[in-house]
Amino acid sequence: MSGIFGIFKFIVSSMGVIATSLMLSVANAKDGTDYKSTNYWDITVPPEDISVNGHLIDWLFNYTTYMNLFFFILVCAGLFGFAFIYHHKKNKKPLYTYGNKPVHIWTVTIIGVAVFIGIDATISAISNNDLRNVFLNWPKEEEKPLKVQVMAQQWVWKFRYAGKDEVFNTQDDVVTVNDLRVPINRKLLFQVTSKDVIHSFFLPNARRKVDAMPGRISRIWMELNKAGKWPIACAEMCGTHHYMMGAKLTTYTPEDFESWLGQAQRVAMEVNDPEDLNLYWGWKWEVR
Ligand SMILES: [Cu+2]
Repeated sequence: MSGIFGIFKFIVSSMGVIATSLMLSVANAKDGTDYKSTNYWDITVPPEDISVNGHLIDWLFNYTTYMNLFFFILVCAGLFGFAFIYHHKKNKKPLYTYGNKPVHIWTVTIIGVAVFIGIDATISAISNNDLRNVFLNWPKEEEKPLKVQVMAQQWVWKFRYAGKDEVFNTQDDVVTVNDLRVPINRKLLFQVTSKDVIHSFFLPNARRKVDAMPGRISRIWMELNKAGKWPIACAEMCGTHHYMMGAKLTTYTPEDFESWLGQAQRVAMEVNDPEDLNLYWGWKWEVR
């Protein structure tokens, strides 16, 4: 019974791994458009990690996968191994056992506790630590994180930077569509919401995602460390064109970012029409 359960557990978890790998490998195409190079083997390779803390997620992912694989092989070896060793042609006289001898009970207890400590407890303890010490350790004001507001809607991503006055939802804000530009080596703080249905703001190369929900502001922070162009995807089934709800992420060196932002701010001052109410979809930035 435990063998069957093990196989079932493995199949279910493998489907998750394969689905995620497929999703990640599609996201592997750097500018989000070149899918041609994706072949069968590429799906086993996660996208390049360009973040400071992405390795923590990778560790968890790999540990879970390898542990599943190890115990799947162990269960299979037991199942088929014992079936072979005790085949009725080799063992004419059957042996009946009820598994209630102390040695049986101890063996099962020790294996059970070892699996619980080695897998469940380890994963819980380490991921809980990472969550508390890293992912929920929000950047402080003194660290001058870059703040960006993200609005998801069927089927585009809109990004808002505060502009020169450093106040959100004002005339001088820089707004981009499907085009997020951020500096490396500086903490990034996003506030995310949605105009219509639930979406999920997903940066595969940073191993991070957060739900974008109408009527609610969720937040996420990260720090990236490699300049380049990367894809952004929606990771929540949000309607007909969910699959093409992608945006481009450009990571700059801090100097390049400042020069881009300066230019974008100048353009925004000239182009933004203060009378246009559609301009003000942002919100007041509150530290949560
Ligand atoms: Cu979406």
